[in-house]
Amino acid sequence: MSKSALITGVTGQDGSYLAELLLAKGYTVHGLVRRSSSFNTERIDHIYQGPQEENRSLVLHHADLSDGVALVNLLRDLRPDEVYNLGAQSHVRVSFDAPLYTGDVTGLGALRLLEAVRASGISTRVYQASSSEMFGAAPPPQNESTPFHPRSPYGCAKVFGYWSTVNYREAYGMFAVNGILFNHESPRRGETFVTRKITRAVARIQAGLQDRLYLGNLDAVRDWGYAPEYVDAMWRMLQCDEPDDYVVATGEAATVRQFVETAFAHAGLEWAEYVRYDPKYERPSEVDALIGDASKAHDLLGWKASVKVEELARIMVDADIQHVSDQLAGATVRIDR
Ligand code: NDP
Ligand code: GDR
Repeated sequence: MSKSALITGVTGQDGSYLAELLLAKGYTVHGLVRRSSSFNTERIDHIYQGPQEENRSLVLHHADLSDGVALVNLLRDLRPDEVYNLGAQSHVRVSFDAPLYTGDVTGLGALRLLEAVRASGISTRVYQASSSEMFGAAPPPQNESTPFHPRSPYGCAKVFGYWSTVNYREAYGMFAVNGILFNHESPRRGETFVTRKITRAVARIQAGLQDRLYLGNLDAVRDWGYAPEYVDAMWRMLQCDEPDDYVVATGEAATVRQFVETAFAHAGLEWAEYVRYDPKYERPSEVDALIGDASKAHDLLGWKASVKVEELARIMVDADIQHVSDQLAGATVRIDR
């Protein structure tokens, strides 16, 4: 019998890579999709089979992390071997504008899912997408023993999800784990996160479609890895004999400014000619420096990051240049001035 998994957030960056990984391993993958007035499945369209196909290995279900009853019904019916909770309002800056919504979906949503697993009486392994944002103001390097000091409603919500996961493990003996993942990016990264915003702008500036890039704090330090490698770490955590929590990171640091320099230089552009400051992109409280120590994941999961920040920037710039060129060849493109 092949294994089955349920992924919340399957339409997001990580959900799409994880679905690909699990399908390649022979899993039946169930994805939770929230209803939208426009198509929101662009990242998984290439692996989706329509409802009329027989023996579908990727099946989508409408539900929402704010709807606990729907989660219980889904879990009771599907009885998946593994559940990956990747769904979230995941944008840190936006969480200051929508703090209660973020707390509800990103924090309480994790608890609703854990409770749905417990209430439906199934035996399933649960992965919670915890975040380095939980460390916030705690100085680097951060590992599994570093105390949390979140600096945003998003970070606070993730701390709630983290401890709810630990609590369900301790209270009910559930196989529930936290992956504390540091920033990870890819050509599928949402366009408003800083790396993708930069690489998309580089491609559009090179093509003459944009002439400025407005950014906020260029001094923030992040540990940026490559998303396809990080979803492999998630899967490894659920294959262990015992449930535990793991930091996943590259261990290498770069500032936003360094990422900008690398990305523009890769396209033969001088970044200072195009990048301008806009205070709109500053956060009320910032996370200055995140640099992860993933030695536990290396020792116990056999996991190690191979793509580091400079290669990552090049991968993303190349993909965005290709994307713009495909758009120019086939369709109308909006010109931002
Ligand atoms: P994305 O923002 O790309 O994807 C988020 C997913 O959550 C989307 O599928 C989105 O659906 C879904 N979602 C949003 N609100 C709800 C809701 N109310 N009910 C159900 N689903 C919902 O995030 P990533 O793929 O980058 O990240 C995956 C997870 O990992 C998130 O929980 C994030 O917080 C966490 N994380 C991410 C890191 C990173 O660097 N990428 C680092 C550490 C943790 P839709 O497509 O319809 O918007
Ligand atoms: P982050 O990612 O907040 O680390 O959360 P983001 O890319 O949004 O910001 C990284 C850093 O860049 C600075 N910055 C800007 N950020 C954005 N988005 N836009 C800008 O114009 C800009 N200018 C400067 C930010 O201030 C920040 O310091 C991501 C998300 O994926 C979370 O869900 C995840 O949990 C963490 O990574 C780990």
